[in-house]
Amino acid sequence: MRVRGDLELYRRVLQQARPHWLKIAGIFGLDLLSSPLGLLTPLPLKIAVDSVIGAHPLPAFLQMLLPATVSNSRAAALGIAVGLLIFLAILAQLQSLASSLLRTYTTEKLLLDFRALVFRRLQRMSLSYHDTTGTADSIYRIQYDTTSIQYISIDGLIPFVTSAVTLAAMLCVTTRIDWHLTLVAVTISPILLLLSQAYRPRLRQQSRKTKDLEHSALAVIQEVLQAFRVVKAFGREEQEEDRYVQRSREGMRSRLHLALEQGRYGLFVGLTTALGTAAVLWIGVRHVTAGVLTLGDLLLVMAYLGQLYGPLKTVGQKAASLQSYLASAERVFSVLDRVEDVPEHAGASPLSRASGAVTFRHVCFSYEQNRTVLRDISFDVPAGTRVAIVGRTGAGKTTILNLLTRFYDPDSGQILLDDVDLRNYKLADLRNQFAIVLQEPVLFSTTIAENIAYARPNASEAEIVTAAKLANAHDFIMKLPEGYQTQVGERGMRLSGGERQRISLARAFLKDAPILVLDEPTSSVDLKTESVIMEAMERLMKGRTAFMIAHRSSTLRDFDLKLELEAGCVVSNGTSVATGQSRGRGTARPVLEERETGG
Ligand code: DGT
Ligand code: MG
Repeated sequence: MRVRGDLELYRRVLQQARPHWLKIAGIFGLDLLSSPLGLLTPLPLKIAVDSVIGAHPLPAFLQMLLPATVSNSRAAALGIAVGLLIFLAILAQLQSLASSLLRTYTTEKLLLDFRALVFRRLQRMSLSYHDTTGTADSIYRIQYDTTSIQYISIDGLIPFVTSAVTLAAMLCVTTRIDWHLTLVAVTISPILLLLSQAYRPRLRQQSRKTKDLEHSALAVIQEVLQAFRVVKAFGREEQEEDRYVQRSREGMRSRLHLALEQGRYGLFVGLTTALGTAAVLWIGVRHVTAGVLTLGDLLLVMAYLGQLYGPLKTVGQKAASLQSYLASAERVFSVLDRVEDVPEHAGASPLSRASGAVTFRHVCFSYEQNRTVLRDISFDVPAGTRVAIVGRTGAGKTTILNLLTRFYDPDSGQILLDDVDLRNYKLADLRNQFAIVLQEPVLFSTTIAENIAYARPNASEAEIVTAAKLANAHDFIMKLPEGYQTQVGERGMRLSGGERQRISLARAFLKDAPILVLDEPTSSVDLKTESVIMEAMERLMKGRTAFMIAHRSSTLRDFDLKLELEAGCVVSNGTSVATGQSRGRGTARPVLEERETGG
C-alpha cells in the first residue's frame, strides 16, 4: 500500500465531503458559538469574587448595559452573577443540542454516500482483484474503513479549527489581563507540536497493522460461514474457533499496543499542559500578592487556561486517533484509485444484440505471472454454432469461458464477437449477450420467481412461468406449497441441486441472450435429472451460439464443433467425436487458419 501524506489524505476526504459543505459549515458555526460562550462561563465567578465578596466594580461592559443603581448594589451584583450563570448554562445546552443533531445527520449522510461509492467501485473491480484481495478485506473496507470520513472531515477537523479560534480569543483576553501569564501559557504550544510530530508516524504504522489483523479475523468468520457444511461434516468447529480466536487475539494485542502508544502520547500531552498550568499559578499568585492582579482575574485566567488546554489536549489526543482514521482513509482511497484491469474504453460502442460469431486469435492468458493457463488459442465459431469444449480437468476450459465473457482480459491475442474485439464493446452491453449456466448454480435468498427474474427484473409473471416451463422447472415449482413464491434460502440451499440447476436454466431462457455459456451444467445431477435438463438445454440452444463444457459423452451428441483442450492448448478442433489425438504438452497449434488477417 502506498503511504500518502497527511495533507493529500485530508484534501481527498474534504473533496469527498464537499457536497455537504453547507451542513458542515453549520456545524462549524454552532461549534464556534461555544467559544464566546466559553469565554463568558467563568464570568459569574469573577463577579461573585470581585464585586460581591470583594469591593471591585462590575466589569465595564456590564456597567454600560445596566443602570447605575443596579450596578452599584452588591445584592444586584449577586443576582446578576446567578442569573448570568443560569442563562449561560441554558444557552450552552441549546447550542450543544443543535450541534449534535446536525452533526449526527451530516456524518451519517456523509458515511452513506462514501460507502455507496466504495461499494459501487468494488463491484466494478474485476474478478482477479477479488480473487487476490479476498472478500473479508472488501467488507472491512466498506463497513469499517469508510467511517474514517466522519472523523476526519467533522470530528477531527472542526475541533481543530474551533480550538484554534478559541485559542486566539483567549490569548487576546488574557493578554489584556496579564501578558506575563499569556506568555507562560503559550510557551507550551511548540512542545505539544513537537510531541505530535514525533508520535504521528508510529501511531499510523500501528493503526495500519491493527486493521490488517482485524480483517484477517473477519476472513475466518466468512470462510467458515460460507463452508459451514464442510466444517460441520469434518467436525472442525473447535479448530475453526481456535483459528478465529488466535487471529482476533493478535488483533487485540495490536489494539492494546496502539492504545498504549496513544496513552503514552496523551500522558506527555497532559504533563506538558500541567506544567504550563503550574507555572501560571505560580506567577499569578505572586502577581495577586503584589497587587498587580485581582484574585478574580487570576481565577478567570486559570479558568481560561483550563479551557485552553482542554482543546489542546483533545486536539493532541484526536491527533492520535486521527492517525488511525487516516490509515483507514488510505485503504479506502487505494480501492478508489485502483486502475480497473478490465476497463471500458472511452469510445466503446454499444451492442444491442450480437449475431453470435466468436473468434479467438492467438489468445494467451495466465491468472498469475509465470503460470500460463492458455497458450496461443485460436478457433473460429460461426453464429448459431454449438461448441462442445472437452478436456481434462485443469486444461483451461472454464478459463476460455471466463475470457469470452470478459471476466478477465487475455494477456495477448484477441477475442472477437461479430468481428469486433470484445474490448471495444460497452461492458454492460457485452455481458448482456451471454446467458450463463454454471456447474454450481448460484441462487439468492429470495423467492423462486425473483431468482428467475434475476436475468430481467422487469419480466412479467407470465414470462417467468413460460421460462420455467421451458426449463422443465414449472412442474416441481408448482408442487411446492408456495409455488413461485417459495423462499429458496441462503444460496438456494432449500432446493436440491437439480432443482437449482433448472431454475438457473429458466433464468437463461428468460434472458434470451444470443450466446449461451454452459459450464458442466449437469455434472452434479443424476442421469434422469440430466436427461430432463438436457432436454430443456436442447430447446435453449436452438438458434443461439452455445458453448458447453461437458465430461460425459452422453451430453455431447449433436454438437457442431468440438474443441479439445490439453494443458491450455487446442489439440483438436473439428466436427467429429473425440479423436483424442493429443499432442505433447505445450505444443500450440492454431487449428483453423484465420480467413482474414489483421483487424
Ligand atoms: P475443470 O473445471 O476441473 O474441468 O477444469 P478447467 O478445464 O475448467 O480448468 P480451469 O480453466 O478452471 O483452470 C485452468 C488452470 O487455471 C488450472 O491450473 C487452475 C488455474 N485457475 C483457474 N481459476 C483460477 C483462478 O481464479 N486463479 C488462479 N490463480 N488460477 C486459476
Ligand atoms: Mg471448469
